Amino acid sequence: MRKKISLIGAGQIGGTLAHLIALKELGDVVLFDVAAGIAKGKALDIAQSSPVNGFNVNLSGTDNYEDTKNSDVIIITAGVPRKPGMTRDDLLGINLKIIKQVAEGIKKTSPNAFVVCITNPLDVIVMALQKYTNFNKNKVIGMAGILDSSRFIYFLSQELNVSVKKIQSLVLGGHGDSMVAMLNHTLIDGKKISKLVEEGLISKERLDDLVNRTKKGGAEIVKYLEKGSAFYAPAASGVEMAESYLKDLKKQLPCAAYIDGQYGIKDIYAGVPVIIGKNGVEKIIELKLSSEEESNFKKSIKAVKELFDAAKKIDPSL
Ligand code: A3D
Repeated sequence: MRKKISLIGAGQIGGTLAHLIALKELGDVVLFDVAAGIAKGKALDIAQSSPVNGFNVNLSGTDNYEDTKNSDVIIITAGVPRKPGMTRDDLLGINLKIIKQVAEGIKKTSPNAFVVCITNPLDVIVMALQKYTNFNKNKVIGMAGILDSSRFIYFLSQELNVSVKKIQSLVLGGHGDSMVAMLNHTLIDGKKISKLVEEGLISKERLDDLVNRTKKGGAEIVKYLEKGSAFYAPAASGVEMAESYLKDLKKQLPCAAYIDGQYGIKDIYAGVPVIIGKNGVEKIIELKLSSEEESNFKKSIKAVKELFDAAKKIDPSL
């Protein structure tokens, strides 16, 4: 039987997710949105491309959670995106309310789903979502690290004129201005980036610029678009997580997962490398961090904790 994938939020990311999932034939897609017309319209539009692209999955749109019943995967983008000048944290109050409604909707209808959250501010919203649904922590996860790492790898590839396929790196911690590019785990064609700096192929200052551009990667796009935020790369990243779960690929991916003692940290969601397979988050990988990486990572976790405290002030039930 085909898998069922429900997308809660049929906006920019939701629509792109639906398109990518259909092209990859990962399963039947239900697009859910409070604006039912948008969900129905996008589902129909994508379905009408199936004869051209030759995919064989069903797509439908709805504003009724019953239609998302027994989903294998749920990807949540319901919420408000940033406007120019806003930080992700500015979205907390409004998106927390929205995520509570979504949690109510999916909790009754798809208790066994693998749930990927994309709504910002990511780490705090995914933590709230887990608390509101009380789903297993290994089945509730946030998408951010794949996107942030992908942005960094792309910037490095442009700078060094090396194919993205030959670059490995990862960005961990909270998905905010405190995110940490793991430079000690950044390899260019198998060589540590620090070696390239030593060899004068890139200056330390230029490398810092690329790290900063990554941190502000979302804002750069928000500024260009004027209305809305990035959606192609975020959707591609969410699909990679869903695919690793559905096909039991056991890929190692940087994602916002529930940390329970790893890296000396407890009871918080933040970006760490995880293995995603048929059981959801099957393992958190503990990398050996350099002292600089570790201190930046801890700072980032502190920022997430502070924002979660702010969320608790807004909703004391958290
Ligand atoms: P947008 O195109 O506005 O789509 C959001 C959709 O959510 C709209 O169609 C709304 O109608 C719908 N919606 C609002 N309230 C509800 C509700 N209660 N139930 C169901 N649907 C609802 O936004 P987008 O798709 O560009 O972005 C979605 C979210 O992802 C925003 O919070 C962004 O900040 C976030 N985002 C996260 C990343 C990460 O890397 C984590 C990247 C880019 C965007």
